Amino acid sequence: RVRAEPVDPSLCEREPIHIPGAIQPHAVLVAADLDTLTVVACSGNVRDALDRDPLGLDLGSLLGAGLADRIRETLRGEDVDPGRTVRQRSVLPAADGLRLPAEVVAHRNGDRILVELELAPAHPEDFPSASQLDTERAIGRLRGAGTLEDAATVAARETRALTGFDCILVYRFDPDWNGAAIAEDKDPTWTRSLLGLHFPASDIPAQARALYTRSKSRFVIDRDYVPVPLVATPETANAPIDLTFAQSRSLSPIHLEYQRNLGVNGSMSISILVEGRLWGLMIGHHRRPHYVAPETRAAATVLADAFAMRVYELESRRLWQEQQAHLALESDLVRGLARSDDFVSALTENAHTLLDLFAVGGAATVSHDAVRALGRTPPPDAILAIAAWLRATLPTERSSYATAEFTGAHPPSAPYADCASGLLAVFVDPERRHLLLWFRPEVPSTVTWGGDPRKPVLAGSGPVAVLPRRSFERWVEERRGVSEPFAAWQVGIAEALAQAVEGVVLRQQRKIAELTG
Ligand code: BLA
Repeated sequence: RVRAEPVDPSLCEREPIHIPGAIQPHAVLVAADLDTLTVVACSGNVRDALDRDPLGLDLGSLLGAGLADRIRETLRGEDVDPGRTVRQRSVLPAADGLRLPAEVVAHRNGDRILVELELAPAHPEDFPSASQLDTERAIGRLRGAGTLEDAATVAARETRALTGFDCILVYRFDPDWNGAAIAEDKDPTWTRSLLGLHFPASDIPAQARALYTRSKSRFVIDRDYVPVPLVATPETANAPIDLTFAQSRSLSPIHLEYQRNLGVNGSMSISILVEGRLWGLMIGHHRRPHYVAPETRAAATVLADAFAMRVYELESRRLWQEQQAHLALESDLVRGLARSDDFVSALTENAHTLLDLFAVGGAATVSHDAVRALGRTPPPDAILAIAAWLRATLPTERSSYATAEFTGAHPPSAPYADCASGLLAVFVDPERRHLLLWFRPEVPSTVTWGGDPRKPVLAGSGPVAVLPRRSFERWVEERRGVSEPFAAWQVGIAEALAQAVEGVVLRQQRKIAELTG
């Protein structure tokens, strides 16, 4: 039934996951007009749960006037953030004169109010709720983590302790939206491990990442659930209900198939947002269905937020320290230049040299036809060829060039990929006679993917046109000719250093030339 050839992964991005027209069956949903509070759409299971057809009714008659008013007052203002929720434990009148304890969560989306009712499980005592103390303790441990790796490990362990999933993964996106499982905490009886594996961007397509940036968490109790379709009044039938912020939104069937292939039943993902950008996900996996109580879900979301803040602190601290160290080195080099009339020896023979900057493997200067190299670099004639190529190709208004894949851009340098996959180069003078270069080696030479990243999707036949890959067998890619990228601030420091060379040394040289010439 499955054709083996891969299909275009961009197909995945076209699934409108915010309007699936269905929810998961553990909840019921009603959507009401913001102004009139008249119910305009509901999930097909409302009648069974509440013994009434809510379409056209007033929200107050379903929830009680007090709660309905509170919801409207909180959500009606002009400046209400999308996704802002009102939450209340309530007891609702139901079929056969029963009264149902339920968690009521309401939010606004445009001119609609969406109310989700989640009936309490039959035996709530089986599902312990996270206490505030548990959450505070977990956050305290995160605060004590001194590196990103520690913080991720602590976050995985503490999130698993709170939520009871068989496995929690901290998943981090790279700049191209591929990702890797950077921490894992799991039940020891589950021998599968995803730690350290990389996954292609198409596993979490663009529209899903956009939705996860707005709406912070998803929980699936039972992967094999039967989605409950939404029904609408004739007037609203043509305007689909946007479930972006609905906790009970039915997930993409393609993704549920993916979970099946991974051996996962109950699951969650919580967004890790750092400075508004989706940095990663806290992913929960369970081999069987898994219910997580509302308080615990809230606690897990708070913990993910605390982790995000710790990531921000640790990354900005590391970056700051790195930049401070570089600024100190740079001014040291500039002081050396000021005392010298030979910039090459000032940058290559003092206590600090070009090689101390930017965590490189090699560095070099080119001055006219003379090359001075430090560390691991291509041989001098190859460096001269690189300088000639840069003179010819770099637009005149630009003095610097940086790449992590130099040998791809300049094939004659291919033999030097081991030392020169990364290149940062900056011309000193407008005439381009003098050049500073830094070289980075090829790393990492292998990436272990969770499945073949070139075949993320298979063509399906029948109702589902696209299927996720079925194999998560480790697939090792030999990555050649790629270095760690140079950061923009590093290029900035290189440019500043080149300007200092120009300012201090070349001016001296010109002066000497004038005096002697
Ligand atoms: C969503 N894909 C997701 C989600 C995860 C992953 C975590 C979030 C949904 C959730 O909360 O469970 C992927 N899960 C992973 C990865 C790991 C993991 C990488 O455990 C590794 C540790 N997915 C595909 C292909 C398509 C696809 C080929 O692999 C499309 C054809 C689609 N994935 C897809 C879609 C969603 C998704 C559409 C959104 C699901 C939704 O929120 O409705």
